[in-house]
Amino acid sequence: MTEQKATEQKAGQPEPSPQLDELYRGFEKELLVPLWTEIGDLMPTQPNPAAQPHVWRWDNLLPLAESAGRLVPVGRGGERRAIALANPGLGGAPYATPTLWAAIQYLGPREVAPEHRHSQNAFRFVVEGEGVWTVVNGDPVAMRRGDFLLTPGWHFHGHHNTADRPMAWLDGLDIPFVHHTGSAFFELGPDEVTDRSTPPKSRSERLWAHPGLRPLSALDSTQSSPIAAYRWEHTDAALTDQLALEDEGAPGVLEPGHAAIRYTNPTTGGDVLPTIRAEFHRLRPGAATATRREVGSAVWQVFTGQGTVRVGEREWPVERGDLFVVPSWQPLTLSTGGGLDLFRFSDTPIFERLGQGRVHVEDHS
Ligand code: GTQ
Ligand code: FE2
Repeated sequence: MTEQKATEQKAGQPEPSPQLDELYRGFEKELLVPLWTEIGDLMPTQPNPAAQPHVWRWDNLLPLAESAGRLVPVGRGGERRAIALANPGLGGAPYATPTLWAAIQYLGPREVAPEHRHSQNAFRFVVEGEGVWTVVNGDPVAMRRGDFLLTPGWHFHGHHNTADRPMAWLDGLDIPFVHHTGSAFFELGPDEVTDRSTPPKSRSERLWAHPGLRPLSALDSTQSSPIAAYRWEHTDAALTDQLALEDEGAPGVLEPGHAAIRYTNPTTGGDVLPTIRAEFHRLRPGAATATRREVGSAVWQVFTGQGTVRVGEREWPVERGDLFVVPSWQPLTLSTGGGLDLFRFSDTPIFERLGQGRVHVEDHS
């Protein structure tokens, strides 16, 4: 706490007296808390999140997931072999941030994770591997490196590994947000997955994943994106083109050397899920971002390359698969020598929808 804050607080406090002690005992007995003793914590001048900046190393996560694969069955009851990142500022809860769940999920050769549905919204991002199909409301969706896949709330889903190799991927959900707000519903589905076929393209993509083209059979907008899988080839091409445009002196990049896309819902143009924003960022060799703060928390995963991440007072070198958390309003700067590709997700839609969104970009110096 700053000296100034301490004096401000003192200035607003009453004179100690036996009567005051009695007043406070009265409050306690009636389960009442006065604002004047709490104001600094409750209403800070700017966000002061409990969550801390933190990095998890893929090289440490993967062997632990592999051990879990040997020791822990996947099936009805536990439902998923998913291991959550627990932010060190959140008291041991399995939460990456106050609103976001981020987990590594692991499926061994030929294993099946049974179907269920829940009000929590979910996505998968694949940093390496292939061979798993996630079946979303009966639609089998192939999972491959670089793909971003959606499981919107209340859609039945199960996963099955068709390969002789294990596969691990990143899950992102709004589990903490739904938990804190007491809005969770959950229902079991079949113990198997309903459709064991392995099409290269889901029915959802065949209907929706043609750029700028909308089926006339589905003109109503939907809360969540109807696109089950955003394929790496499209993401990669979009970023490659942004940087090529920059080479030609044409507009398109977010800032010099920094190409970026947001995954969107084609029926609204907005975010893919009601509570989760997802993006992909590419820094050219030698590039650095401006320093940005925003309301809401984010989790990033390095897809390829190496770089340096600065979050608040913390700074880490990062490489493929590493995950890091940016708590609300913490300044973030990314830089790279050899080039850096990153996936990012955040809870920003919640705050924007409620009129609480704010972004601040520091001037480049
Ligand atoms: O794959 O259905 O990491 O329901 C957490 C909860 C994954 C899933 C998680 C889930 C899932
Ligand atoms: Fe699930």
